[in-house]
Parts: sequence; C-alpha cells; structure tokens
Amino acid sequence: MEDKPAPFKGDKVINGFRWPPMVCDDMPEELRKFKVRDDDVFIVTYPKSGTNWTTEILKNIVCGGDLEKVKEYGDHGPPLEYFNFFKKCDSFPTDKPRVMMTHVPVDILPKEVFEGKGKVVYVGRNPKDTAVSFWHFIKERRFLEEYEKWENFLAAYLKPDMMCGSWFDINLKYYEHRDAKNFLFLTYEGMKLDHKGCVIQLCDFVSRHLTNEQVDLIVNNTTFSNMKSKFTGKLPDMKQLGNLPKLTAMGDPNQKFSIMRKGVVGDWKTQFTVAQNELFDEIYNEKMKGSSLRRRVLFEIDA
Ligand code: PPS
Repeated sequence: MEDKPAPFKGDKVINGFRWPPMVCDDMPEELRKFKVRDDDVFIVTYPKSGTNWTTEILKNIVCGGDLEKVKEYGDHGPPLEYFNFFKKCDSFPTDKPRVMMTHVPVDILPKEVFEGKGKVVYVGRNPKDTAVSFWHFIKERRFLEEYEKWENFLAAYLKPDMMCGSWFDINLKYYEHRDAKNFLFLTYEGMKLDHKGCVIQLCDFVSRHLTNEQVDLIVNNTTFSNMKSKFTGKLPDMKQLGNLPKLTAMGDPNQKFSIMRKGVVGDWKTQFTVAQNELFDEIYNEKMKGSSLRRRVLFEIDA
C-alpha cells in the first residue's frame, strides 16, 4: 500500500497577517511588550536568510569560541514567535546575554528595542536564493498546498500576504533602521564573501574583544560543513524547552530536519526558469525603486 502524505497544516491569520501554525493568537501583542535586557542580542531575518548561521556565530562570540561553553549555552530554540517561545526566554539566566532569533516584521519586534535597549543584528539575503531555500523548507513542512509546487510557491512569495510576510516589506522596513546605534545590518552574501570580517564586525558590535586565534576558531566552528554536521537531524525536541503551548503543527518529530541545505549564493539559477526570472526582475525593480538597499543585494558573488 502506498504511504499517504501527511495532511497540510494550514496557516494562522492574525490581524490579516499570515503566520505558520506554530504561532499563538496573543503573540503579536505580547511579543511587542517583551522586557528587553541591555545585553540582549536579537538576530532578525526574513526566513532562510542565515538566521542560524548568525546565531551560532554570536553564541560562539559570547563563549569566546569555546565549543564546550557553546554546548552549555544550549540549543537555539525556535524563533521567539513560535510556541510563544519569548515567554520562556523571560526566565533565561541573567549571567550571560540572551541570543534570540526571530522573523517577525518590524512592528512586532519588542518595543524597547526601538528605545535603544538590546542589540539587533538584521541579516538580509537576496530574494531569489531566499525563495528557493524557503520553498525547499516549507514544502517539506507541508504547511499549505499552494506551496507544494515551485511555480505556485513563487507566485505566493511575490504577493504581500505571503506567510511570514513579503520579502520586500520585511527587508525594506528593517533597512530603514540600519543607522540606529543598536542595529547592525548584514547580508548573507557579505558573510559568504568575508566570513572572518563579519565575525570581527559582530565582535565589535557586541563589544567582545577576542584574540585573532579566537576569531579564527569561531570562523572554523561556523563553516557550512561544520554547522551541517551539528544541525542536521530531527526536529528539535520541544519538550526540552519546557512548558510551551501545545501546538501539534510542528509535525512528525521523526521528520528529517535540515536547515543546512546547500549554503551557497546563486542557487536560484538552478530553479528559476527564464520567464520566472524576468517576471521576478520586473517586480523587484518596481518594489526596490528608490531604495539604496538595492546596492546591498547581491544575486551572485565570486567566491
Ligand atoms: S530558518 O529556518 O529561517 O531559520 O533558516 P536560516 O537559518 O535563516 O537559513 C537557512 C539557510 O542558511 C544556510 N546556512 C549557511 N550558509 C553558509 N554557511 C553556513 N554556515 C550556513 N548555515 C546555514 C542554509 O544552508 C540555508 O540556505 P540554503 O540555500 O537552503 O542552503
């Protein structure tokens, strides 16, 4: 007998915004009120833009590149907005900085961040590679039927009501904050081009003065291949994270979980048809008109 695919899990619409089903109704309002600590670091991204890579680098920085300490520091946990994980973060120890990741739009990020509390590292990635990475991830998770086929996913990705928001809205709005003292705007492509340079920039941003050897250690600890062996496995065991709301939408805990897929720039060329690329460019040019963010977006690199 042929195995039936798991059912689609659907989305969660709150105030007109489409979230994955792991989001609780009160998340947008409550996360906005989240109490920020001075040494908090938020890694903020549109999904599939290098969130886990940057988080791992920052955890390594906080631990001086000592992998034993990174291990003690614990798992990343899910993004703040899933399973109301931010509520769990309230009880995290105060003797080390909290390194937290999220994909929420700017108007849901904790309000205190905009009063200068904590630090925000925003990482952008070119929207074509982000789309391909997102599609591979989301179709495995079986959220919505419309995301199963690439051409349907791409059409949805280009609409403002895409699940998790539109790449354009999220990136353009965060980019406006790039000069705030407690914000650092990086790109995935910039990290690929100069991994060590970005580690040093992150050390400066969080005021950690590490030796050259420690920086080299961190670069080595966070290469794609080293992170792939650490991060490929099953879905995180949510039970370990304590009393989180019971949402079954994360799916089968035995399902393979692989954040690390290819880790390259320009993979979109293997996925987009010529016609899809032309349409994408037309929309991209229109949406990005007048924004200097265009100069930061690299669709390919020589590396
Ligand atoms: S998620 O699920 O939104 O949190 O995913 P996110 O971590 O933001 O992004 C996953 C993509 O980042 C790539 N990645 C890396 N690339 C290079 N070097 C390192 N160390 C690294 N770590 C993660 C990962 O492979 C995903 O991209 P794709 O294109 O799918 O491979």
